[in-house]
Amino acid sequence: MKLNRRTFIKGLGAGTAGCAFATLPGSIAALGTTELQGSAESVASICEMCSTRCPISARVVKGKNVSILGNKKAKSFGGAVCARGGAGHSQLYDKQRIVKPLKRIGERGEGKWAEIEWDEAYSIIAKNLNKIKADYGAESVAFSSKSGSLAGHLFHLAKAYGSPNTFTHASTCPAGYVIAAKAMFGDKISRDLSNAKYIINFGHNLYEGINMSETRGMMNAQMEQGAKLVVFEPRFSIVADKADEWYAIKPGTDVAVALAICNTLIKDDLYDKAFVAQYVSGFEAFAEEVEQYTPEWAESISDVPAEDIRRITHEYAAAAPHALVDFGHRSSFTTEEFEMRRALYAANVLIGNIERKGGLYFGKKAPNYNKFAGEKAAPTLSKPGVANMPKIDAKRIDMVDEQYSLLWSEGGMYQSILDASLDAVPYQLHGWVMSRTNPMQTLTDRARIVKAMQKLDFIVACDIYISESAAYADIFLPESTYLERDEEISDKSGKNPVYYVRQRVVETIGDTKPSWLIWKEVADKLGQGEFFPWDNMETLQLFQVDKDVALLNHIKRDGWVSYGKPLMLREPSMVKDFIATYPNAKTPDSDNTYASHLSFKTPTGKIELSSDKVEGIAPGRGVIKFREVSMKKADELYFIQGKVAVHTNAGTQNVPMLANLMSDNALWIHPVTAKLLNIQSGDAIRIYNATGSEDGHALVTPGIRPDTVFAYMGCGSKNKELARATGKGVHCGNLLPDVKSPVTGMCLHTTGVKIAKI
Ligand SMILES: Nc1nc2c(c(=O)[nH]1)N[C@H]1C(S)=C(S)[C@@H](COP(=O)(O)OP(=O)(O)OC[C@H]3O[C@@H](n4cnc5c(=O)[nH]c(N)nc54)[C@H](O)[C@@H]3O)O[C@H]1N2
Ligand SMILES: Nc1nc2c(c(=O)[nH]1)N[C@H]1C(S)=C(S)[C@@H](COP(=O)(O)OP(=O)(O)OC[C@H]3O[C@@H](n4cnc5c(=O)[nH]c(N)nc54)[C@H](O)[C@@H]3O)O[C@H]1N2
Ligand code: SF4
Ligand SMILES: [Mo]
Repeated sequence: MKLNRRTFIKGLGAGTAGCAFATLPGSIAALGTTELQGSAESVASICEMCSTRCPISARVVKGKNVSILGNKKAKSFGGAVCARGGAGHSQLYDKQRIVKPLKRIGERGEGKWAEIEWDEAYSIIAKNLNKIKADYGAESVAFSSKSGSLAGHLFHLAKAYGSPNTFTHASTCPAGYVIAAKAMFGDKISRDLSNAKYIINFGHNLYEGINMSETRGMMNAQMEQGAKLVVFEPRFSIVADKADEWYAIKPGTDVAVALAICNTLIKDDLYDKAFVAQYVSGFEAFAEEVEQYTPEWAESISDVPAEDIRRITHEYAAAAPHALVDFGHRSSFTTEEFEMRRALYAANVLIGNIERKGGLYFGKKAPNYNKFAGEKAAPTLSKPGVANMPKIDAKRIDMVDEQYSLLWSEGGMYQSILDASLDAVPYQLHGWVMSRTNPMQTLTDRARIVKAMQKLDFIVACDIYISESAAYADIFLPESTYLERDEEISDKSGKNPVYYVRQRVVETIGDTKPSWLIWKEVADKLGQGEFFPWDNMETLQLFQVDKDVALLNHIKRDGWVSYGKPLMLREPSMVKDFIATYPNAKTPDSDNTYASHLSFKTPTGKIELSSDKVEGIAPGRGVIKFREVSMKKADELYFIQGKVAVHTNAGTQNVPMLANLMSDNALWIHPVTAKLLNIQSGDAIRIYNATGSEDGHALVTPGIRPDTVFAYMGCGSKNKELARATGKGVHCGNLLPDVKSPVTGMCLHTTGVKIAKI
C-alpha cells in the first residue's frame, strides 16, 4: 500500500453551508478539504469508534468516502462492524472536527480560540509544565486518557516528566469487575458466552452496549445453542426483549439476588464439591455468611420473586458447567460494586464452570500457550523498555487509603483529580494533561469538574473535537483519527493467541498528528527527548517483533492473526484437539484435561471466595457480605442510564451520521409515575436533585419500573463548540454526585432525582 503525502487544498466545499461552526478556527470547514487521499485497496486495521476495538477492513472509495467493513478473518466478530463502526468516515470528514492546534484567547470555557502552529503549542506547553515542575514538583500535574489505543504514550510522557499521577477512565467503567476478579482469581477473567447453554444476565446490555464479539457470542448462544437467557434489568432493554425471562429488578440490588443464587446452590446441594475442594479457598467462611441470604430475603430487597430465584438456580445448576452468570460490565454501580461483582463471580465458581466451555476462562497469551504446546506455537511480542527513566518518589494523589491499592495499577481513581485540585487532598494539583477523555460528561458532578478546571494553572486537551472538557483547556491539540493513524501491534488473545494492528487507511487530514508523535514532540520540547528513542511507529512495531519483518508484514496484511486452537484447560475436547496439534504438548491428566495445571495468582494459589488479603487492606471485606446502600432519598426516583446502539459514551454526539440518527435522550417514565406527575410523552420536564438540574423530554413507557427513570447516556453537551449536540437532551453527569466506592474507587452513575413538568 502506498500513501501519498497530504495534498488537501482543493477550495471550499459547498457542504460547509449551514454548518453552525463553519468558521471555527482549525476546523475542516476552514480548511475546505474535499478529497480524501488514501488506499483504494482494503487495509486491515482496527476500529476505534468505541473501546471494543474490532478488526476492520477499510479503503478509500474514489477519493470521496471510506468504506469500513469487518475483517472477515476475525470469525468471533462475525466479520462485521456495528452502526458506529460503519460511521467512522463521518467522524473523519466532519467539518466541525478540529484540524489545527488552538490556543485559548478568552476565559476558560468561553469558546474563544486562536489557531497556532504545533511548535508554538509545544513551546507554551513546555514553558508551563517546566514552571509547574520547578515551583511545585512534577507530581502536581495529572495525566489522563481513556485506556487502550495510544494511552501508554501519554503515561510514558508523565513518567519522563516525573509525575506518578496517571489516570485512565477505570473508576468510571471497568475497575469494579476487574478489581473483584483480581481479588478473587488473581487476574482478569473472560466469559465464553457463545458456548453457554444457560445465561443469567444482570444488566449486561450487549444488544445496545455493543461489544461485537460478546454480542455475537450471546446471539450464537441463543440462536445456535438454544441457550436460555434470564435477564434482571430495571427496564425493558433490547436484551430483556430477547430474553426467555425478564425480571424488573430494583436498581442496585443485584448483589442480593446473586448471593441468593449462591445460597441456593449451597443449601440445595447443587454446587460442584470436587471443584470447590480442589480450587477454592475460604469456602466455609463464605458458606456461613450466605446462609442468611435466602431467596425470600433477596425478594424483600430486589422485588425478584423468591420462587423464581430458586427455580432459576436449579435450572442453571442443571446446565452446569456450560452455564454462566454474566458478571456484566456496568448495570448500576453502587458503593457495594466490589461485593456485587464478587458475588456474581462466586455464582460461577460454585458450579465449577472455570475453564469449561460456556463458562469463564483466562486469556491464553503466547508465553503461556507456548508452555502448554511445548513449542513456539505463537510468536511473543517484546516491549520496548527505556533505560534510566527518572525515579519518582512522590505518592499518587489517590494513594489516600490502603484499600485502593488494588486500583493503582489498574488506572487509578479518576475522581481524585478533583480533590487534589480543589481541596489539595492529599496535595495541590496545578496542571492537567488530558487526552481522549471527556470527564465533564463521563465522570460525575460536572459543576465540581468545572470548578476544578477553573482553579488549575494550566490544562492541555488532546481530542478530535472541542469536547465539553476540552473547552476548558488552555491548549488544544488535534489528534488524527484512528483511520489516519499507525499504532503498535496489539495482543487480542482469547482462548488462543491473536495479534492485530492499526494501520492508516487515509492520509492525515489538516494539521493533525497521532498522539504517539504528539507526546514524543512534547517530550523533546521539555528536554526529555532521550526517553522517546524511537523515530516512528515502524521502529516500535519492529521492536515488538524482534525485527521479524515477515511477521510484521503478515500481521499488517491479514490484520487478524490467530495461532493454534482454542484452549480451555478443563475442557476435554479442546485439550484433545490441542494435543493433536502439538506433538510436544504437555501430557494431560488422567481425565484428558489440563485441570492440574490450573492455578491462580492469589496469595493461596486458589480462588479466594474469602480473602485474608482483602481483609488486610479493607477490614470487614474479607468475606463477601451484603450491606444496605443508600442511592436516593425516599421521595426521589432512581435515575439509571445505559448505552444506545448508535452512540459511544460521550464521544460521538457530534458525529454527523450518528447525530442524525439520535441527538436527544428522552427520559423513560412509567405510565403510573407519569400520571401522578401529570406528564405525557413529549412533555418538557425538569430532572433535578441536590447535585444539579437538567431539562429534557419525557418518554412514557411501561418498559421501566415505576420507581425508576432511564436515559441513554451521552447527550446534552453544554459547550457551544459541539454544535450538533449542544443543549440537546439530558446531561447525565450534571445530576450525579461525586462518590468514591470502597476498594474499587468506582464513581456512581445511579442516583435519585425528582421530576417536574415545565
Ligand atoms: N452518566 C454516565 N457516565 C458514564 C457512563 C454512563 O453510562 N453513564 N459510562 C461510563 C463508561 S462505561 C465509560 S467507558 C466512560 C467513557 O468516558 P471517556 O473516557 O470520557 O470516553 P468517551 O466519552 O468515549 O470519549 C472521550 C473523548 O474522546 C474523543 N476522541 C474520540 N476519538 C479520539 C481520538 O482518536 N483521539 C483523541 N485524542 N480523542 C478522541 C471524543 O471526542 C471524546 O471527547 O464514561 C463513563 N461515564
Ligand atoms: N453502542 C454502544 N456500545 C458500547 C458503548 C457505547 O457507548 N455504545 N460503550 C462500550 C463501553 S465503554 C462499555 S463499558 C460497555 C458497557 O456495556 P454494558 O454495561 O452492557 O452497557 P450499559 O448500557 O451501560 O449497561 C447498563 C444496563 O444496566 C441497566 N441497569 C441499570 N441499573 C441496573 C441495576 O441496578 N441492575 C441491573 N441488573 N441492571 C441495571 C441499564 O438499564 C442498562 O441497560 O459497552 C460498550 N459498548
Ligand atoms: S463495537 Fe462497533 S464501534 Fe466498537 S469497535 Fe466494534 S465496530 Fe467499532
Ligand atoms: Mo466503558
